[in-house]
Amino acid sequence: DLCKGINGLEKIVLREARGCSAEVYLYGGHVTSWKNDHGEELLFVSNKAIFKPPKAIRGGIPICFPQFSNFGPLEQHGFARNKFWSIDTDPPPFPTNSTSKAFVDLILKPSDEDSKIWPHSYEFRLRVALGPGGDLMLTSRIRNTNTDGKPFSFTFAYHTYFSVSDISEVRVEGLETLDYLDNLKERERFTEQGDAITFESEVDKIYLSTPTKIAILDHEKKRTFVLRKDGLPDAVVWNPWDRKAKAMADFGDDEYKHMLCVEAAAIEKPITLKPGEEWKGRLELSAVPSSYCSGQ
Ligand code: TA6
Repeated sequence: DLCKGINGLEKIVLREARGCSAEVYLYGGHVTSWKNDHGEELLFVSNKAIFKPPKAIRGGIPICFPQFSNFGPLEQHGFARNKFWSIDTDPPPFPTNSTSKAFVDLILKPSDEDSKIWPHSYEFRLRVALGPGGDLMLTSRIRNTNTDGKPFSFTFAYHTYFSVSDISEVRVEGLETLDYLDNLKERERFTEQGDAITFESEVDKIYLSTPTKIAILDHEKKRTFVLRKDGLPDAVVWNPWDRKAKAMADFGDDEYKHMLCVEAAAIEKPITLKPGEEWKGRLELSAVPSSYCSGQ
């Protein structure tokens, strides 16, 4: 259903048979809630998030497009998360295998104003869907609709904030032995040692050419988030820790203890589309009891 959210900003609420739900604001095409069948909130949104354009909502799943971070001349993380999207009433047939009934199609196209910042025509279609088992599925389809024959390139991320009980008891599996760029060391390239990644200080790493599946184990909740991605070779892992947390006005000083960003992304190799070409980037999130996933 379409309804009014915080500060009167419009949002769509998706519900499925077992009681799972999700919410996405038209502002930013921004998912701000994903709940399991017990009504537990699985995403993190800061208590100090500012639901007021042009500030991006702090938490949920910000869409970073057409630029991740400052990998380019645009504002941090591009502008898709700072724009008002529309409901796509006439989506082209969606080649998906999901039998999901609870979904919404959103669309973002540039205004004349936007074209001054990024001189390209595009259609960005985002489908947010709840799968039969309560999985959350995001599919982005971005098409170059330039009529001047010009290709364009972009970088992209689903900047997902997961809710965790205690960051010091969280492990990430699937990124061992991979190369990463360390954002805290001038983006120097390193190779991840050891096994699962654990957290005891600020982390801001861009893992390159990562596997389709990444697991985030929350020890206390005995819950594992499984992130499956397609068309998104990289993965960013970020926790601001205490110092950076204090420096963000829209983030509580202690909130770093209860969140972790693991972001399916395309960063190292920007995506280039010729006019008429379309790129698809899929993210599927599930939350399963840890006993099921540990060691797999
Ligand atoms: O994804 C990690 C990151 O690039 C960090 O460097 C930090 O800047 C974070 O994104 C949040 O960015 P934002 O613009 O949303 O404050």
